[in-house]
Amino acid sequence: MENCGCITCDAATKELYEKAKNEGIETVWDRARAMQPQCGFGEMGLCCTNCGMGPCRIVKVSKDGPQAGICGATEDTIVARNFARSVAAGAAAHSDHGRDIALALYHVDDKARIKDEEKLFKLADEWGITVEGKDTVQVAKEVAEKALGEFGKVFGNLLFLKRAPEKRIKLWEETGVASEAIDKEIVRVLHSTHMGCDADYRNIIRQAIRAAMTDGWGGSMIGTELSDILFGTPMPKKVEANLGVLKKEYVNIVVHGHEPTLSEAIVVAARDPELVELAKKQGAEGINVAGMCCTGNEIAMRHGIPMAGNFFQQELAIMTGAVEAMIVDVQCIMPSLATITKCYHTKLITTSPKAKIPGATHIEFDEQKSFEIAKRIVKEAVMNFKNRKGEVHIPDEKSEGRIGYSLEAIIKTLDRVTNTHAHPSGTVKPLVDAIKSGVLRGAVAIVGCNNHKQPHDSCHVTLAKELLKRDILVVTTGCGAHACVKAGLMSDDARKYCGKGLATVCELLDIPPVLHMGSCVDISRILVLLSEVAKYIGGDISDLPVAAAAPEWMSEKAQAIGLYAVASGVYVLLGVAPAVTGSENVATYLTKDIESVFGGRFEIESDPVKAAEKIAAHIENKRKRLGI
Ligand code: NFS
Ligand code: SF4
Repeated sequence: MENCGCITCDAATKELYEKAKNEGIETVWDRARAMQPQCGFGEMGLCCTNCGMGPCRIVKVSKDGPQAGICGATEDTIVARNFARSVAAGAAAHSDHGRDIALALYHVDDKARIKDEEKLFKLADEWGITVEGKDTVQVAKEVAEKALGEFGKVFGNLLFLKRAPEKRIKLWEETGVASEAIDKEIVRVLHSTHMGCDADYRNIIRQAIRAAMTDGWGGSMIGTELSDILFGTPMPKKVEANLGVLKKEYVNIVVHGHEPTLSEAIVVAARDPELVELAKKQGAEGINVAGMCCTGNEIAMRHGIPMAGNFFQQELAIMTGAVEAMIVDVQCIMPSLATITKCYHTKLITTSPKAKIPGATHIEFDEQKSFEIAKRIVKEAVMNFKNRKGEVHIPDEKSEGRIGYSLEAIIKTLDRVTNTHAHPSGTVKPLVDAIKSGVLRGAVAIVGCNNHKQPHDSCHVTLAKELLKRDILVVTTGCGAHACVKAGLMSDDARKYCGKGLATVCELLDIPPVLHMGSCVDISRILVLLSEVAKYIGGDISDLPVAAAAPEWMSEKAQAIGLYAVASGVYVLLGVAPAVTGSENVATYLTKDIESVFGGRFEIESDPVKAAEKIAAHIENKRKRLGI
């Protein structure tokens, strides 16, 4: 891809970035520029601060500098340890999110608060919880307790590992990566990477995989399943996306962060007639809630709440001058928001004891008093309407798309064609048939964040378009999903980017060519989908003509996701190299040798056009091996 030097391919982002420049307000791009050149030791993973004798660094450019840490740790050990710790932090973030959802389910005392009873009973059945003679609230409590047990149980493996195909489960057992309790695996990474513990890079990576697995097949899956039970399983719906969803005449509330417990409560509170009336009394026409980052995905998928933007747009939303409150909980919240809100009337409201920001107003969220607290927060926003300073500048830019493709929604969609062909419904058969016949060449998950090392959104969008034209279906989550919906790739019109085969499939099933499957914890939905397809063909996930890509990733969570995907048998393309290049052994292991163990591997490619070529080649290769 020609790099035009633009910071973004998104018009609304460009417009507000210019505004920031004119007003002298510093954004993520300015700080990234000021950071250049970034530290080479850090970039390659060669800096160790794991003990008080350090920091130590390995000098690669000349043999004159240190070739081992003060304790003697080699570049392989240092790089692997740093990588493992990042993965563990990512898995911790996703899993702790899952734990909070489980706790929320545990405290439910009213059946009306359970939005997907069917899913609750299905999960109870899967986990061997007897339901006879018990009411829904009791079953919910027992399911939640079982889920909470996954974090600290003394014996046994993760329950959700059983969802994988037989061959995969066996492989995990044989290779020593069938994870046990979530907290235990994460603690083990911290322990084994402590000074003077594990020095064998392969063994360090093996433990990192065990921790990563507790994310995708543990905490994230618990987060997704239990969120669906509590708040409803997403079904297809229309949504508007980009900063143009903010409304000048309304009280604008942007919910940003990750856990749907908070955002769901805000959505309900913002509809409270008393508060709407109060907003009108302040001169507004009403209350407009919009979502940012993954919390944006969660409430868009379930309620059609407009999606304000992704990770690199959080600062810009405030610069519209139209946001009365930005309400945040945990993860991916730039501390810079507190500085920027000082220049506008926007209130930054933190709600989690795990994430306070100096300069923000802290109103602690408590799941048991959720509505009461949400009302208080919304009221703060409403009363702030009259404090708007200067001109409001909302970009016109917004697009429309269809989102909400949970696994259940996908199966339901597929049933449309199975029923007409007298096939059994409720299976992935039509998808497998389309892939087998070659109408669809395969499927790719485009996931992850924004990163200044890549032009904003541009890599997500270019990669998606390149895949669509090759008849490869795209599913997406997280900030990649925001990028795709903003670029119009979730509209029917996007069929124009598709090859003939994919366009026909989209028309037949009445779906957009890029399917929004949720937030980053919802990548667990993709794992279950892959497992179902693999089971259907009687094979393993690593047999399938599929891949994953995180072209603009930045978060430790993304590293955990990448590693559990690889360990699940998936080819994972990263647009930004992780900090492992300082050790040839570690880098080669992760990008080559690991494939012979797990059937998946990492690939590093920053150019989205070349990335699409590599992914397509991988897919064709898998097809050949399947004999299709
Ligand atoms: Ni995922 Fe979501 Fe976005 Fe990246 Fe952050 S919001 S959990 S980590 S930046 S995709
Ligand atoms: Fe240096 Fe070893 Fe301590 Fe790391 S653990 S800081 S390499 S002495």
